[in-house]
Amino acid sequence: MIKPGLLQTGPLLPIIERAIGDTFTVRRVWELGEANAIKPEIANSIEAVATGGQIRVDATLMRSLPNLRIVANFGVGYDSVDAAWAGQNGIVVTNTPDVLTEEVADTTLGLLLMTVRELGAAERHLREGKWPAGNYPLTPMTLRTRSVGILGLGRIGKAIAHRLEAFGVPISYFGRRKQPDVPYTFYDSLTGMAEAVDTLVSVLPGTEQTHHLINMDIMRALGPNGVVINIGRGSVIDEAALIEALQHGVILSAGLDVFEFEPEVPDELIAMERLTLLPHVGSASVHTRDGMGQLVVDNLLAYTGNQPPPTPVPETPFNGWD
Ligand code: 8YV
Repeated sequence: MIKPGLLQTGPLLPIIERAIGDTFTVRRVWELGEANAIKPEIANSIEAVATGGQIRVDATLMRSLPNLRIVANFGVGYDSVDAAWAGQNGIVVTNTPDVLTEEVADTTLGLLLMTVRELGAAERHLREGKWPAGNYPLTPMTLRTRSVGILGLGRIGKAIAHRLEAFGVPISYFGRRKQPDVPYTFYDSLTGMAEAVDTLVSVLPGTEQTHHLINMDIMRALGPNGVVINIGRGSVIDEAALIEALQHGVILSAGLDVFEFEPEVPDELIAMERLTLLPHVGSASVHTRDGMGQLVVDNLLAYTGNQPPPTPVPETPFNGWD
């Protein structure tokens, strides 16, 4: 039996590569030359794409694959895939929600605590042998007096809020609409929430609507004691404005797991010792990444097995494979 063709956009976990190799004829973008100039006989054979966001799976690429039916994205965020175009053209896009929720929420609390108590800098103080000469200075920040505003109270945002409840801090959230059965203070204005709290935690995905939502005006509203934590997508923060705000005391600090042009991190951010900067490790444990990988495989095998995919994204509701 001829195996359907699958286009792989970059290296994927062994758990995914093994399974797709068994079921598909795998074509690797980096072995084919230009992604948008794939030979017609190969392009015609491609029915699935497996991607970890290494290249953009945009309308041009998808249009060049006339038999494409599914794009399986490794990651809950699928900003590198034009899901709206896929939806309009009968292609199903899947992502990896739920399996990473608790891990990303754990990392967020770690990032928040590291930032407000300067734990990274304190650890460097010890490792650099500076302790015998003097204690690490008392931190101007603490979680004890803070109130936290969450941007993006979805599954991960709620898991973060749930943990924050145990820390005893007041919790607010900003969103399009007030959610029933949510005990936190709702704001339909981000400026309003930024004025009311001193700590923003963004879990927002990278979309046109969220691009640079956290800008200089929002940081001014947050104020000189303000802390910005970002675990969602780097594009949500205007990074140039953030650097300026931190350098001029518009806000106090930031904890970032994601960056606007990652893996490039501006020297200005690296130079500010007080910040906590992580290399996009929100979900990056073997346990959780394997769960995400298995979900990518389950979605692809649902296609070859003519079954509904477990996790289609909202832009591409599943209506059958034919
Ligand atoms: C992954 C993520 O690191 O799920 C996401 O949206 O940002 C992370 O869990 C990333 O997608 C891996 O490519």
